[in-house]
Amino acid sequence: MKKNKNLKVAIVMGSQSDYKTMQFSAKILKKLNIKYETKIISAHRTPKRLYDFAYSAEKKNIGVIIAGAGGSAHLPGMISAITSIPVLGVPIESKKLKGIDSLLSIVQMPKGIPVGTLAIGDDGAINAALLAVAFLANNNSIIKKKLNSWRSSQTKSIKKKPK
Ligand code: RP5
Repeated sequence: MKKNKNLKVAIVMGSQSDYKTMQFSAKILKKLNIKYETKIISAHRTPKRLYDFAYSAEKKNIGVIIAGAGGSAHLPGMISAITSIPVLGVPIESKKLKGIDSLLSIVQMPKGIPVGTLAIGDDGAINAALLAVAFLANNNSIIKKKLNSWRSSQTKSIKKKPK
């Protein structure tokens, strides 16, 4: 078992085009000063890359995997099939079906291999990062402090009255 203080988050996505959404996960992790790496891994176009990544993730001290994919979005489920590291799926808003295809594909994992599914698009990418940080914070008081301070700033930013 790896020491929690060394764990990092992996943000993976099926295409360069997904980065306009997944950059929001990266921004949150950067802001909270959490170690992370980003990768393009297409489950159907780069299957070997997928296997290599998922098999070696634990050795590389990855504690949570955020996987964004669109359409027939099998990337998060395939990664979760290979590694027991928690996988958070972000459904990318697809052109044809507005991300409903991605959402249903990711959320409807059959029992036995779980993927935590977030909202479609930017909100999902942001919440995936916050949830990844919350997982790491469970056994790391420094990360817990950072997360609570981020949440407290968010609370303060909400005005009591509309202008
Ligand atoms: C999926 O197909 C990717 O996750 C992306 O959301 C979608 C479109 O990919 P590109 O055609 O932009 O490469 O595999």
